[in-house]
Amino acid sequence: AWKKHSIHGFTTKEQFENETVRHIETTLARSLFNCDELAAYSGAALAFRDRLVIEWNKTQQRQTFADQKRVYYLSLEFLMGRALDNAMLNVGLKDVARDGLKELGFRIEDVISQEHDAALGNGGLGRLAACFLDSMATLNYPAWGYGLRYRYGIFKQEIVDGYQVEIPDYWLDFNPWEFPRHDITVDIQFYGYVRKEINEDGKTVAIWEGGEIVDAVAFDVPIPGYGTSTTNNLRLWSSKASKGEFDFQKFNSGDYEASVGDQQRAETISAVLYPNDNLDRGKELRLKQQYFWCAASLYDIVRRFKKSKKPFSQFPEKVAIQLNDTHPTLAIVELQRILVDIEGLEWSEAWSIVQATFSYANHTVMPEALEKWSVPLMQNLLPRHLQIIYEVNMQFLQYVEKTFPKDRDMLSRVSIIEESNPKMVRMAYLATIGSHKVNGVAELHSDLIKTTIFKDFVTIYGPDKFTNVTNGITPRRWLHQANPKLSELIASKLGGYDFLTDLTKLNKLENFLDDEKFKKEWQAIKYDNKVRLARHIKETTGVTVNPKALFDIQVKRIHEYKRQQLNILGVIHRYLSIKAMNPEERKKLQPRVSIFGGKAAPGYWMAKTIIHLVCSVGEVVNNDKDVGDLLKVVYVEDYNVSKAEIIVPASDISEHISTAGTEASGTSNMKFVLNGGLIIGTCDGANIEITREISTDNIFLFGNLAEDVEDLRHAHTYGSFRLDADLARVFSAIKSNMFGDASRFSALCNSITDHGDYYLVSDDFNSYIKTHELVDEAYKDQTAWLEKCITSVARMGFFSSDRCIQEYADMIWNIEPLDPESS
Ligand code: 26Q
Repeated sequence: AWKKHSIHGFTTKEQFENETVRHIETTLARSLFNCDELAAYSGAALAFRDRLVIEWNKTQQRQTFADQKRVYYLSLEFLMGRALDNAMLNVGLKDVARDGLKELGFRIEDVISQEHDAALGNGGLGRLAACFLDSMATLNYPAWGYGLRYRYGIFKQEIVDGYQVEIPDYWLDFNPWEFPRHDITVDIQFYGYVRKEINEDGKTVAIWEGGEIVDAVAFDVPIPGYGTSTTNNLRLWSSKASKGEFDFQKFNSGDYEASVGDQQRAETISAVLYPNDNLDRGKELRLKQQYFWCAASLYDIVRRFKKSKKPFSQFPEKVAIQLNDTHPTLAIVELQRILVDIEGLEWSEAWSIVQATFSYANHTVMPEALEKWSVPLMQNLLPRHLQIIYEVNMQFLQYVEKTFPKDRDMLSRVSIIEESNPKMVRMAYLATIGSHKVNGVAELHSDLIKTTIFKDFVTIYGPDKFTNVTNGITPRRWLHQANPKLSELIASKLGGYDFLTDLTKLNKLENFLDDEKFKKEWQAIKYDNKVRLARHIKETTGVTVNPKALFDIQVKRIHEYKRQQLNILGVIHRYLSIKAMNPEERKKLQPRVSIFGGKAAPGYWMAKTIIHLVCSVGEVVNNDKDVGDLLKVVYVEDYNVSKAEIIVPASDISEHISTAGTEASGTSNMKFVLNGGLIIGTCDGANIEITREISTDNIFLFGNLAEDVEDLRHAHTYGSFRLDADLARVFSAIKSNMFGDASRFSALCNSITDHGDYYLVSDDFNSYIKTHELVDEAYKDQTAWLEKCITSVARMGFFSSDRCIQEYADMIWNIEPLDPESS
């Protein structure tokens, strides 16, 4: 009887219009007479949402019946960006929607841009999680994401008088893409104490009692695959005061204010995303967030497994859990607690299950980003978990001592507990010990972690536990959605859009390098994309930039290791050179626009100083009549996913210039090359593999190598530090107040001249400047430049996140896809 009620999604323009109008009039209770773009967005989003929900339900049902292994991707960040455009493209109905909206009196671009970005992440790590969700759904893997439903995502950045100002990002006003599941609520315990008890079998069991309870409420977000009906689930947890705690205890005893206070304290847990990127700050609330989300997710995963009535020994055959960095490491401890304390398994059996279930991806080698939690903090918040960590550590150290009796320092080096004051729990070690595989995110990075932070662990476990999976990006969002014209041109040459699901097919583009019409069209698309960005820059900064100039772009989180300071110091050098030239010399110059964008962590003063220097230089350069179009410097505010979709397709050259050995992978480098831009970069992260794929002829590499960094730093400290001569001139200019009061920049200058130049700005300066001269030279030959761009795009197939997910699935998770057509 249920069959005849089954619902089908729209497929025609008329049906789409009907559905959109119906939602505007009924769901939103708005009249069509005052239907603005926001209402049109809302109606269209709800119409598409209906389509997704139908496939989503079917997918979940299919996955339950199939009873295959599933993967759960635990990440504190999912930097999703906008959903409507993506949904339209993935279900293949964007053209239908465009025509329908046009008939209703709207331009599809204006409607799409009404949507607020879902910005539940800081940068690379969060965006990687979003690309992975897209690929897992597209490849039909039974996969769930688990995260936190922050009320405030990453802050909105405004630039006011050349300084960053942070505005809270309240994004949940109207979010049609989430479904509250109030029936799926998990009690999460904090604080309290542990009591030992002898049970009926005479076994000692630990009982965690007291403390407080906070509720975790599930909110589900559908994740459609491209060109498949598979629609996976992203489950985000929101915190709420527990009924038992809030409603009865204090409220009934008449203490209304205190009960509301408790309520707010509970809701604080999921209130805000920590805005640090690659920096660990040991705040208790952050640890609370981590445990809250891990415990809710684990409860959910175990409950789903238990429905199958299988013994726990089969848990790793049905469940793979991927840890996105160490942020979810407590999930390891929580599963051990569930298995031993609640399900009554023997310690060692439980631990084998845990290790077989988890895998951990590392995203950094930098010491300041490695997570550590103080033992007293953990003792107070999670007393039972600390006991389990100590037990895991003791057994591990006993094994190490037995196996390597000669290396007496090894025990203190590899101990999960750092013997400092206060003692600290080293999360990366715990994650490594509790997982069966550990991976880095690019080849150089995976090699580096094996010789640095995990050196001893390679000795202990052997090299096979450590592996590499080079990052990737989804070509659906980062080519098809961000650059529809280029995608269309490529499809016209390759005979369809198959390259979007098999990116290696792009290599056929090399057959068209002599096709003049094709090359002209390619160039015209790049120009149009630059015009679009120029318009955005004009509207948001007031600066007029010439789209015929070379667009030189660096957009990413602001961090000293990413070296935006190198870039802006190089720009000053260029400015000084222009000023020193006569009009004849200036005529020969290649006009440039230097474009910066990215957020600084609110407490990171050096990063904020870098932003201020960029803005101050822009103020002077952009208003200097001697310079005109030869150089413009702009700061694009509030860089995020949807801004990236405008910025990335418009670049001629982009900068990926981290100190060698510091950027684990980088993923925007891949986005820029895939969109027909060249890159200038150091031998770091995925730049190295990009070079291998596209060949050294098509990339501008410069700077010292990772293997030399240590010696150079040593020389800075113990030898004599020599400041590069050009860089010295740049500092003199700054000190002359050329860009305003120089004292505002002294910390930045001094970090290089007086404090050891940790990021090797001076060591790499000359080679950086010289390489930019090569860029100018190369850009003069537009034909050769264009061919480099096309050749590079043709060779980018490797960097699809589909390839990357395939590697995780085969080598780490051991899972199979579930074809939606087969059942
Ligand atoms: C940790 C503890 C407390 C508060 C915050 C944090 C925290 C938050 C975010 C630590 C690190 C991050 C983010 C790291 C990140 O984005 N790493 C990037 O990951 C990308 C995907 O693998 C790589 O491409 C980049 O190279 C890497 O920097």
